Amino acid sequence: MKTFLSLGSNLGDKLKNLKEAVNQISQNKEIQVVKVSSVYETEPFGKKDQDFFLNIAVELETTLSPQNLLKMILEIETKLGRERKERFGARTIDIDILVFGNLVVCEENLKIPHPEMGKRNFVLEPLNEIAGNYFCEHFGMTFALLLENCSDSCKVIINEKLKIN
Ligand code: PH2
Ligand code: MG
Ligand code: MG
Repeated sequence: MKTFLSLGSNLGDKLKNLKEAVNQISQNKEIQVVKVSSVYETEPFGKKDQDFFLNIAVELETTLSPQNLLKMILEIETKLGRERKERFGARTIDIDILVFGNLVVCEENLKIPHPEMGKRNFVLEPLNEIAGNYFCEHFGMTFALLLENCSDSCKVIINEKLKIN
């Protein structure tokens, strides 16, 4: 299934955290990493008094179920030192499933598509870079148009010097 993830870090060595997360994801035999976006420096969304984030988007092809993908993600987050303290707070790594093919998941621990994705520049800018033309059934539009329609004013700046691979 074609799947899109959003990754973010604003604690410790941010670039290293993102690299390590992508590396760990790619180790899974049931996952193929198809595309990784550029690295974006992004203003904190929600809770302002914290360091800026680095964000990327990743496209995968996977045979895992959404719940098993989530399980792997939570293991990677734990391995990379994620501590869950407060909503929107600082984190070494956050990996969110945005879209999983045309599947809708509405479970206690997992909502797909990600309920907030259409409201966040830090998600949509990198996503637009790797898959702007992808027509998303959930929203009835491409990711490019979703970004155009997004009214978030948080700054998102591409940093060409920071590279994942
Ligand atoms: N993640 C959040 C809250 N705010 N802001 C930016 N810029 N980037 C993020 O990844 C982010 C955030 C909650 O997951
Ligand atoms: Mg998140
Ligand atoms: Mg998360």
